Amino acid sequence: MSQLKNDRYLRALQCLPVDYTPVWMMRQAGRYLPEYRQLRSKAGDFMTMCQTPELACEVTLQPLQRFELDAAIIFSDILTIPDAMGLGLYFESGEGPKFKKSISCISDIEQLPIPDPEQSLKYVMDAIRLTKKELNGKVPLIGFSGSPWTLATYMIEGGSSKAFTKIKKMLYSEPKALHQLLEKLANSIALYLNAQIQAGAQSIMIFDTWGGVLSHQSYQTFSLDYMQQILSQLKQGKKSQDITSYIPVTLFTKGGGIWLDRIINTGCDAVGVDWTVNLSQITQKGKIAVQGNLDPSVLYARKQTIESNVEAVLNEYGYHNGHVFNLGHGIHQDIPVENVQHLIEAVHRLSKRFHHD
Ligand code: 1CP
Repeated sequence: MSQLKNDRYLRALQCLPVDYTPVWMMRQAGRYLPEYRQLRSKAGDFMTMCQTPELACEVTLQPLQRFELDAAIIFSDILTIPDAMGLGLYFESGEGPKFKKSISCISDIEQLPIPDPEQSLKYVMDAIRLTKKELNGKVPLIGFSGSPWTLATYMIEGGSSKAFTKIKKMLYSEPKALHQLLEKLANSIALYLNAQIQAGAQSIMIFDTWGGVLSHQSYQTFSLDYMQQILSQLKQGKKSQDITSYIPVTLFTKGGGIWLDRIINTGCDAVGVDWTVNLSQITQKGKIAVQGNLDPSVLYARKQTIESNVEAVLNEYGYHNGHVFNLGHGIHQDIPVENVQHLIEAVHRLSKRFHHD
């Protein structure tokens, strides 16, 4: 028997029956929560929060104290790997992530180390170990990483970007160099995610936030193939009576709705989809799990509108197993907390009729 008190999320990821649709939110621990802002100002900066296991644990648990969420996601960031590779991650207030060093040529790439997750990223593993203990089986804990392509965008652009001109220039003029970087990142990510599994992560999510800016050919060779390579290296365990003996993997490419069939073919357990996808058009429902896909801006609306949009997503998914309710992307920082309460409550209440457990 599994020691989990709430295993809906893991059951849905294995397309098993549940009593209602499990729900969690991307960026559920974050600035829309007053207790997060308070802890963040006490800690001084974001990286201190990530690198102090007690703080990372506390922040991970904050949304679970308020809402009946069906999963926790470890508080960290996708940019921990480039930081551990020596690029020097920092955050300028209001400006998002930046790197002291960026990558511009093959010799920069050759010099990058593959981080040992129990050395330079030990703080993430310690945060997972501590959080797992504190959760005490309340809900499953999700571990995560960025995709190689998405991490490469930050490393080459030197921070956030809108047009991705530097990395696209490298893609078309120095494709071999870019492949070398992506290969190194894929190997680093596989080690990192296996270490997270070893430390106690019960499900894995790969965020390919910027895969959707690629052409359809480039998406395959510069993003999806590397995610598939990671998948093939992950120690997922085996499915058994004990739901926790298997570690499901979710691939989320923002803007990747047009490539869903290809994503599903990688052998992942679940696809994350943004709000541009009509869930009723996904043909493999019940065979592969689907995570999504409420437009996060719906949470600005009044209670009734939130409810009708939740209902629409549930209806589109229909009576199949394998739905994990989520937003189509991260929650915005100025969303009223009570609207999140409405959302979670509405998903649980309205989804019951789609399940007969
Ligand atoms: O307090 C602050 O000012 C920092 C804001 C913040 C937060 C709350 C950042 C900086 N990262 C995080 C946490 C975070 N990031 C989590 C925590 C777990 C959760 O509750 O979900 C996760 C899963 C991430 C992942 C992440 N970081 C992604 C992928 C998911 C996504 O939203 O697309 C990306 C692209 C990042 C980079 C990043 N880190 C932080 C910011 C503001 C950004 C985005 C910058 C950009 O738009 O390019």
